[in-house]
Amino acid sequence: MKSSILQDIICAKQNQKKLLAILLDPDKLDLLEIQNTVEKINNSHADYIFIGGSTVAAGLTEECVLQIKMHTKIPIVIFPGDHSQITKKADALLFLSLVSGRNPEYLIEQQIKSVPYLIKNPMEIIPTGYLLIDGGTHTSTQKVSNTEPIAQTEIELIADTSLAAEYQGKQLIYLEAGSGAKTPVKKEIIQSVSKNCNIPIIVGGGLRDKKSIATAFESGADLVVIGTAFEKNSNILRTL
Ligand code: 1GP
Repeated sequence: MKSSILQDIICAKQNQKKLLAILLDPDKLDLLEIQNTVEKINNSHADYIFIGGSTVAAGLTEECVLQIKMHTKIPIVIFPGDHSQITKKADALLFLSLVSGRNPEYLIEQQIKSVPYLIKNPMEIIPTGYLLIDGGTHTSTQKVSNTEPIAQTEIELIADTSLAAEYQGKQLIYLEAGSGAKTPVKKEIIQSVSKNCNIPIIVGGGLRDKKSIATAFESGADLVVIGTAFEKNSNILRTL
């Protein structure tokens, strides 16, 4: 049986192997440079390529996935800003529910809208509790989802929200400080969520150097996501 991406992440957690994902936003990707970009990822420690953005033109995510696949064997995981970004050409889908917010559109409506496509186009679906945490900038996730992030001081609320998501059946928790965050998710938050939850924890937003990544891993992150730092300097992966 083909091993699933979720199984691989769980297995890595059990073996205390830390994982790295590079996030590519189709809106910001230069398709003429794609081979070069993907080769830099191939030559790094990246385990996954996440692809998605807050707002992406129709059909562009699929085109990017197809082009990326021509140059790599690294699994591609959809990290969708909305249901229109889902494509079965990827290897898996983070089926996100924005549990830090109270906007039904991102708690359940977008998920319902994705169902007709997913019935016709079966793919690996990974139920993921997504928590937006204040990273010190007004992020596009905040703007598009019309929800407020949770303050970094609300450690108990973040830990309880994460465990509630696990009780609901989510298979991953994503602690998100927002793309380009000034302050990544604090170590006390990651420690508390990791103490509460049994499922793997993804941490992203504002991670731009070896030190912040190491802190996230040491605090209990199982997988970290780097987007902006790679967009700004695609050679950064050499330093990690
Ligand atoms: C954003 O968690 C990701 O959704 C990555 O954030 O762009 O700040 O690396 P950065």
